[in-house]
Amino acid sequence: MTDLAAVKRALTAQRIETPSWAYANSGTRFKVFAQPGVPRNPEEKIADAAAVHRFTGIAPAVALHIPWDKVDDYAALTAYARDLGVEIGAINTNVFQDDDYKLGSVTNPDPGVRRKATDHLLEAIDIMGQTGSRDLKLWFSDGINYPGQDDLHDRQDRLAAALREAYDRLTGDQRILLEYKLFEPAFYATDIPDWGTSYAHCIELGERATVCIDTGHHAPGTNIEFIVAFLLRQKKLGAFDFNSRFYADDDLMVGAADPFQLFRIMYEIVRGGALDPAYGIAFMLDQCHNIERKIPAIIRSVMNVQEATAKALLVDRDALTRAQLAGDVLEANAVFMDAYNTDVRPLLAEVRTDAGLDPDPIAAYRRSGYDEKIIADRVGGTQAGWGA
Ligand code: RM4
Ligand code: MN
Repeated sequence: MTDLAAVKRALTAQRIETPSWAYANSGTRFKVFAQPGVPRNPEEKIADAAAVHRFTGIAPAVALHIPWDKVDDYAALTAYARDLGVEIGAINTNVFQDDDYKLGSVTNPDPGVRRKATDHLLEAIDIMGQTGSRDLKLWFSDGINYPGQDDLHDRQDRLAAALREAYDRLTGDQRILLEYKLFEPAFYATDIPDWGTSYAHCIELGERATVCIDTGHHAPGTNIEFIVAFLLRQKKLGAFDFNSRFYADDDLMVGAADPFQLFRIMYEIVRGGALDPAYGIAFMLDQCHNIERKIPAIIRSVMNVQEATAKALLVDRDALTRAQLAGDVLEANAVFMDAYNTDVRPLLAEVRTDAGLDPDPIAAYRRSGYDEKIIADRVGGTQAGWGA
């Protein structure tokens, strides 16, 4: 039997970090559809993240992307966030939007470009010192388009050297979260294409380096929950970038394309005892809301993760283990599916009411007038977004 009070406690303690860039304008390579009321600066992105936290109660941190969120005074930005009830979360680097990085950043054949990219990583670590962030999240677009274009082996050496330099700069509880992605923008060979490559570099670096799984960064059909289970066993899972995908790196709302996959992932997290924030996994969103209103989409995404988590917590683990050990294939699968098929919305409404929140965060957001207010207030200035 599942202990419902324990399930509620776990759900109340759950933490999800939202990305500053998801509040900004974004689009495909064909078109960015600008929306009214979109933030014009990091402060307004933080204000939107704080709104998401007010209605969900479980999103108290916002990740920044440098240089998109570059400011003169990070201590002031951190204080501003705290006043609104949120913390600055992971610092993300950007070594993919400069002309110099056409042939790569830290793996570029030109040592001058490698120096510039590595310096950016070090700059991000300095910023972490000022914002009190624990996590440096690294994603490299580095790779090549044509066979023979550059030396695959040398590029790994260059990557390792840059990572080492960044790693050696970490202090206190700071960590590196190393992301991977199968392809795009490089089409033939990406320098960190998969979890195995990220894992190997993390092992080489040491304890403070762990893998970040972006759920949209795999080949179709990849069993992501297997990767979760494997990395948990190795104590090398550091973070998630949640989003969902139908084809490639679609960056749609998490849980929209395949809620069952999200449930399977969250089951491995619960099974591994890794849901508790004290375990140290950063559960982040990494999404773009190109055609839908951004704040309610992010609230919906947080709720989708929460629903998958509630279902994962409801799996009758004793019954599952009994069926597994007895080799009862159908019963084991039935126990698993029973939890998945449970409507957890009433339970989550209760959890929210207990926490003093509205049981329906989206409806509460709509009633709050926040959307109308940002549309009225945020006129003039330049909207933040891709390339800004
Ligand atoms: C990349 C990757 C990174 C994110 C950028 C915006 O595809 O997922 O995590 O920072 O996009
Ligand atoms: Mn990502």
